[in-house]
Amino acid sequence: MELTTNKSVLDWIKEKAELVKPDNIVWIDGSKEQLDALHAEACKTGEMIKLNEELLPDCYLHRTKPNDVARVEDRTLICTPTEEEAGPTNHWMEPSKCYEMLYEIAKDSYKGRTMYVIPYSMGPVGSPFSKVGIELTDSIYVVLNMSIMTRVGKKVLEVLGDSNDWVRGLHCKCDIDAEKRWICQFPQDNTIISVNSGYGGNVLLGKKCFALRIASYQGWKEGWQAEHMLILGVENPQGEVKYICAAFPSACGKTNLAMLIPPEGYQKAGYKVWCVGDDIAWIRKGEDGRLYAINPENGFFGVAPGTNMKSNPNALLSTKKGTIFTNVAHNLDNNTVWWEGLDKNPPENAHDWLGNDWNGKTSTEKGAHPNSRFTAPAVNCPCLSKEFENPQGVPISAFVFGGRRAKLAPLVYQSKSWNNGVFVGSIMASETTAAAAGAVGVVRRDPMAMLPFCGYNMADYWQHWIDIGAGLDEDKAPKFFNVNWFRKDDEGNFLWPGFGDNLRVLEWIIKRCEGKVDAKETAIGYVPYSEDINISGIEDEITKETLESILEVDNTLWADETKGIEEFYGKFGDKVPAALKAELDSLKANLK
Ligand code: GTP
Ligand code: SPV
Ligand code: MN
Repeated sequence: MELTTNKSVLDWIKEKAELVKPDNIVWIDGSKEQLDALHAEACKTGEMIKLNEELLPDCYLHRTKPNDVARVEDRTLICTPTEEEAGPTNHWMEPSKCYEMLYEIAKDSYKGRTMYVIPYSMGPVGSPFSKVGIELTDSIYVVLNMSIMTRVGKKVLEVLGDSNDWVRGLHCKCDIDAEKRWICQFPQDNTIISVNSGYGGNVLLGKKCFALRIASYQGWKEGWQAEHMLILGVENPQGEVKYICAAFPSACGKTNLAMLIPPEGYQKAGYKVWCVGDDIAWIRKGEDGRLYAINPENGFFGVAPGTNMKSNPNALLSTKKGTIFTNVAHNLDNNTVWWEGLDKNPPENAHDWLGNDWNGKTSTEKGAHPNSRFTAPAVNCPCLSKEFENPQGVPISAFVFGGRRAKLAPLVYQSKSWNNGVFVGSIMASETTAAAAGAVGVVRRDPMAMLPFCGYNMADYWQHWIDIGAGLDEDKAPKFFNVNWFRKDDEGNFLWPGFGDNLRVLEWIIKRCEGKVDAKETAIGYVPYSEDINISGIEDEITKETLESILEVDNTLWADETKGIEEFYGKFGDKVPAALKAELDSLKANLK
């Protein structure tokens, strides 16, 4: 039964149904009964495997096709009327040409299948930050994931009413043909079409496609920001909470930092860390002139490998019920899941992520795919912030950028101003990970961790950042920092212990925001004096000398880096904001 009388919604669904020709249409109402029935159906067809109800209640395992395990950046298109609007870092196709290509692929592709209509809200239903989307899909896996990652159902349509302001999303599994796989955003049309994939980032259209690519464009037009950022709150022993937004590229530690467990000494002193979000932040100016952020999502689509009770207990505990695991190993002895880095006890009687017999003790193959993921409800998270559902969001004290840089970037430094901070975000670079198809470990520019997610010309996006700052009073504007947990020695060992100990760096960041600690001025910004980073309790993991070495700024290496920055900026020609060119010039002068 149709769940709305909204004409723009009904017309669009009718039009798309005529294209893909489903056998029937099912509206997702958000009820438990409907979800239960869909789980049962997915288990019957083998699309999902029900896991041990006692050890992992309401949890399921799913395997994607081996050719479909990560985002596909070279098949992700921004379809703006002109190529310049998409910019040199996006793949572009002219919209009418792209629609024609996609409709040819999608035509009749739901024959023999059901069309599920998923009304969803990004952000708490009815919040002034929130936006509505409707995704059509022929995949129960997508329905069940969207039901964890977003707020779905009737209540969303009630809030939408007769409005035409909603994002259209069409997903067609087709044959999972990698040669015909396309993930296409049409920012001017509020439309997303995804074909021939069943992998999360390509098909959960509320996430990267809407909440970043389409929303970044909407934010540009409407005066707000959609960012690839975690949001966390640090509570000090006095009970005051300061919120930080941090942008790291995919699989570079957002989920880990967002759910950080304070080191023992900090716990004893009364420090707590609260998670508001682990991947996406929508940010706008509040009535008091400060910037506020919400997490538009309702769950975590987290990287499984490496998640364990030591590295990220809060993430692991979040996956203990109501979770869907994708492409991990299946322990057949107790019908649970396993992945590399979960524990030192891999199952011997198991299936690997491909579904083949696998003995974790003897096999040289991996049991889980490096980009295997869990889809876990946010409410499961033991450190979920009590502001998670706050429709007004949380006030931001600091923006933090970071990535994987084995040598160059120091553990932490602070930018000298808003524009200098935007510059630091714009020159971010990081070694690539398994989150996207392609080579792993290659350094590439990834401005603000938005390279694969910016729905318009990156140079316009930088200007938007600068304009946002120009509209804030200096004393209310967040301060900017850059961190690097990934400095390595010549043998390739990490020099900084990381994970929970990253709170030691956050503590310095917050003190800087409060003007409570001095810093050393260098060519790139303010760096801590080593005595201001608290390493008590971890002296056996990091010596004072090592700490000093990872706080050092090597002007020769940075001078080299400016050449890479110039080359990157060169791609944008005249569009690079004058403010950023000025920042680059002053960096070059500082390095002389
Ligand atoms: P997406 O969900 O892909 O956007 O990524 P994310 O940024 O949430 O990634 P996540 O937190 O899951 O990153 C996981 C990877 O980062 C794993 O390989 C971790 O081992 C590594 N990692 C996280 N924090 C640290 C740290 O402090 N130090 C080191 N060395 N590695 C870390
Ligand atoms: C990322 O790759 O940055 C993710 C996972 O957060 S996905 O949703 O697949 O994009
Ligand atoms: Mn991400």
